[in-house]
Amino acid sequence: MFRVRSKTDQSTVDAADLFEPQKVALRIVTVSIEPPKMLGLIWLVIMKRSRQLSGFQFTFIKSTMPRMTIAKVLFAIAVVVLIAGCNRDEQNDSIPDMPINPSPFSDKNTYVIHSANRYFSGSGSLPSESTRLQFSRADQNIKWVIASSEFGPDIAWAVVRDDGTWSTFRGGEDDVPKLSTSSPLEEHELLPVLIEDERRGLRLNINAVSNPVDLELAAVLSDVENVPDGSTVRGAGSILYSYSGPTDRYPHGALGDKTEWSQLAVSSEEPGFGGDVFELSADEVFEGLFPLVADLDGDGQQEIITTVSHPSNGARLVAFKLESDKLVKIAESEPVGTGFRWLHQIAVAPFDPAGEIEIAVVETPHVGGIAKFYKLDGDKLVLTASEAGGYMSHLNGSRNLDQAVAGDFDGDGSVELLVPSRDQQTLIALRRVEDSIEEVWRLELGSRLSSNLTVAETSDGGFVIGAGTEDGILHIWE
Ligand SMILES: [Ca+2]
Ligand SMILES: [Ca+2]
Repeated sequence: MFRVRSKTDQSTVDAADLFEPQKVALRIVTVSIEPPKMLGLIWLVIMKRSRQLSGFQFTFIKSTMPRMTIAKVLFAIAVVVLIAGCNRDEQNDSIPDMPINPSPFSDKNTYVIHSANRYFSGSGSLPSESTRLQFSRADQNIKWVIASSEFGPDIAWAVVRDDGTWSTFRGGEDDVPKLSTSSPLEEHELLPVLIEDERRGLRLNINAVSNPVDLELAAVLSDVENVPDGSTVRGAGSILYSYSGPTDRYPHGALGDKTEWSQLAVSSEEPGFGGDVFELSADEVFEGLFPLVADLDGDGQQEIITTVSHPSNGARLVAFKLESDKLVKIAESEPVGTGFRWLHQIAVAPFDPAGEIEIAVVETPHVGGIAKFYKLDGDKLVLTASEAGGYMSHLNGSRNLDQAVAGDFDGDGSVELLVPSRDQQTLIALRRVEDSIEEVWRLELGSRLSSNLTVAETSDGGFVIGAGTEDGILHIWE
């Protein structure tokens, strides 16, 4: 009846293949909206609603439609879905309605927090021994781990192995996880997203659009070009930020491919929000997979923290804020100083001993791994502390940007930055003291870290932290 086109590789697939999840790597499809194909779009939505497309998702990356047409199409979809829902209920009462999720991006990503600020505000009791669960053969890495407390009283877990197979479970009081393993996650190099389906089943998917309400979100994001691997993060309310404008003009290739970004885009489904795009100068790129949103100066308004790279000077931090819905550059740091040298922005938190807000980064994680802290001072992001190096928070060429997190993991009232050691066999807690940084404790992994670090805040104000290692073990610290 209609075909969908993959934005990633421009291939097209028959809609019928959508019933065969193994056949289609449908991370991103573009559905051109013309009257005949509009019928196809409606059909797709109906099938998704009737659960035959469970586990699938679709994203409008670049629509050829003007916004008013999108609104009309969404209205038409709403009407037809309503009609289809009635018909379907007559046919099969056993299929429950798909819950309408009031919040876009209720799903959980590897950066766990929707703002991509990897700072958790609870109070933990580390260091401690981890619970070790053997999740795959000893020669099989665990590639991604997600923990979430958003799907019920028990922590929801997802583990992706390096062959793309994945498991989900809920941590019960007896600590005996029920495992369910599903088919390989297509394009498992990309960040997986944990979602809960209408039967409370935990599923993994890629990228963010996963329910009918998100169609509106997809329309909002229709002008954002963030393929193949840019992710969208959420700021206050429903304001969404993403790198956009893919470009190969800075061929560093540190983050999975040589595509970086020429733009920072802001969008929102709030009425009257026009959206904005900040365009870098022609020799610079945003070097990352997503920006980080946090209140840098404590005034209650969020700033957007980005990493901008230049072929002569390498990477630097650049902060923006939103003024009358427009992106305005407010401050930047000194660059690394050498081209094709990256810095890894990790978290914004009250790291300073006096509780002032700082940005934690690991500079040149592939060659030196120097932990550095910056704070906003006028129109500058000023270095407040730095140390000798030895922390590998990112592997060169990996899309995994989530191997470091921040929080008061030991419950002493000050915030730690948890980063992997140079050999990635140890997690090291760093703390800001006066004008420097000290190591306060270590978690030995016994094998090399192979996944992101995931953190879920528990109902009693504590944490659960998870990490996968190359020997196939999922480590859980509570
Ligand atoms: Ca602010
Ligand atoms: Ca602490």
